[in-house]
Amino acid sequence: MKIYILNGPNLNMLGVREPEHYGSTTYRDLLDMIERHCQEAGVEAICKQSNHEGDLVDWIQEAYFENADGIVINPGAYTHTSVALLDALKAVRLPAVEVHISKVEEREAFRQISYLRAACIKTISGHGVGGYLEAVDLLIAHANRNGKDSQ
Ligand code: CA2
Repeated sequence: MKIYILNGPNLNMLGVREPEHYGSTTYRDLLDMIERHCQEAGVEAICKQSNHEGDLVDWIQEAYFENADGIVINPGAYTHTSVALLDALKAVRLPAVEVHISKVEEREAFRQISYLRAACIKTISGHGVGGYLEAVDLLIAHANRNGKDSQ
């Protein structure tokens, strides 16, 4: 099983600033956590981060062309603005889980809008970096229940 784990703008700054929202785990620590978790579960994890919307669109398409089983995505601020990412997720029809480290529903009003939610099987918000591991487990369970091409 192969899962793409995509992170959007500024998530490479994790652990560097704003620990009150995003905790003290660094982006490097997060990658190590995900790698370890996926290895234990026998899942190939392909982790990518970009500050550029088009890169994220390209990687959602790449997940499709590389026959991935699912996508975990924290689109960062593009969550609240990006029709392009919504369209990309809809186009590939892969099961996707949206992750937010902070509890977006308890923050500013503009963070409570997600353009991507409509194309995701689940949104996990406010569970810190553990949300990424939950998302991986959800995709594994989803694949076991439904097989490929199930969204
Ligand atoms: O809670 C989340 O995971 C967010 O997706 C994070 C985004 C934010 O725009 C969303 O509303 C919610 C921002 C990520 C910025 O990450 C930083 C980490 C450390 C220091 C500064 C920014």
